[in-house]
Amino acid sequence: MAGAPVAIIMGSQSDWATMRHAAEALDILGIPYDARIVSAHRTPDRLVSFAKGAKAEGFQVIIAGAGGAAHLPGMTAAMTPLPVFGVPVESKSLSGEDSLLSIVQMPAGIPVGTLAIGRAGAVNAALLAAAVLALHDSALAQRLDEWRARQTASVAERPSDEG
Ligand code: RP5
Repeated sequence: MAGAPVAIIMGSQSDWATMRHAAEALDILGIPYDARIVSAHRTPDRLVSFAKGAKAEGFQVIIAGAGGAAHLPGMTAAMTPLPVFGVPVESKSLSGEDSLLSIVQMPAGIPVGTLAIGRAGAVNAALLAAAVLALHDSALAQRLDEWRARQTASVAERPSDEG
C-alpha cells in the first residue's frame, strides 16, 4: 500500500504463513503496511533497491522475516537508517534455531531488533513497530493501549476444563 509506514518483507512465499501474523496484528491496530517478497540471495537487486529506497518511499519501520541462512534482515539494516525488526522463521531442518542465531548475532554497528521464532515473533514485531509509530501518533497510542486492555480483560482468573 502506497504511503504505508510499515514494510513487511520476507525471503520467500513460504514465509508468509508466519509473517501474515504480523500483518494481522497491524490490521487490528489500523496501521497500513506493504508486504513484499525480497530474497537476499534469490533477488539481490530487489533487496538493494528496496532497502536503499525504503526511507524515501515513506516507510518508518521495516519488519523482515526469513528462515535458515536468514541474512535478509541484516543486509536490509545495512542499507537503510530505518529500524529493522527481524523475525526468525521456523525452518524445516533446524526448527528456526538457525534463523534465530543468524538474525540475532549481528556484529556491533548494524542492529537488527530480533524477535522470537515464528508466530510470536511476527506478532511482537508488529507490536514493536506500533509502539515506535505511537511515539508520534497519539491516536495510535490510544489504540495500542486499548488493544492491551482487551488482552488483559481476556485472561480468566481461573482455569477452565473447556479451554
Ligand atoms: C529463506 O529460505 C526464506 O526466508 C525461507 O524461510 C527459506 C526457505 O525458502 P523456500 O525454499 O521455502 O522458498 O530465503
